[in-house]
Amino acid sequence: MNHSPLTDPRHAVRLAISAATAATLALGAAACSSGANADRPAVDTQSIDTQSIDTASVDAASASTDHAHHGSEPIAVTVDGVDYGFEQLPDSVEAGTRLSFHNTAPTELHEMAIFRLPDDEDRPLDELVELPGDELTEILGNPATVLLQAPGSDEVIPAVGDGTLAEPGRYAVMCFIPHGADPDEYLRAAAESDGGPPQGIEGGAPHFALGMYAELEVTA
Ligand SMILES: [Cu+2]
Repeated sequence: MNHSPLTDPRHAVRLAISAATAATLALGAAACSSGANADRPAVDTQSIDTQSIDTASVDAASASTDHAHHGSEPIAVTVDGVDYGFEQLPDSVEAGTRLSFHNTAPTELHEMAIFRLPDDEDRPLDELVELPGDELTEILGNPATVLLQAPGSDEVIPAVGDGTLAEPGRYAVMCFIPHGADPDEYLRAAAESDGGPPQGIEGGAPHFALGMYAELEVTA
């Protein structure tokens, strides 16, 4: 057997998600500024340093999924990830609904990262995804839940939460994986980056910049 550092996928992705979210939000900022800035390095380290993913809460959320069989909602809706969007995603679900995620794409790693938007935020997600990365990061805050699935895998990786959306409100459903990134390389690099962004990963714009985002209403 050839054991890699990713023998425990939860451990790997627990690290991956904070790194992935940081890096791809920064990449998003770069992706949004087109043309003239194309020669700039894609990753803006300052916005990574100041972005707000709380690794402690990610750890706690991840740990809680070890006991996901006890007390969590049954899966009510499975959302498909495609190149590049979400399918089978309802417009609205009731609070307490648990979503699952199925990556149907042939080669791309996809994730379903879901953020509750602030109550005083009225702009449509179409507008928010065009904002500079640090502004978008601040609006999104920490994700309510993040599920990933590698292409061709049967295993859903619960990086944050278990897919349950407990609180009513307006949510953003997004994927931050860089276009064309190698799934194994990406997850491995993220696991080794100790909470920072994965280094040396080839890839383009985050998938949300290619249209992989959607709004979801969670009703009381
Ligand atoms: Cu994706």
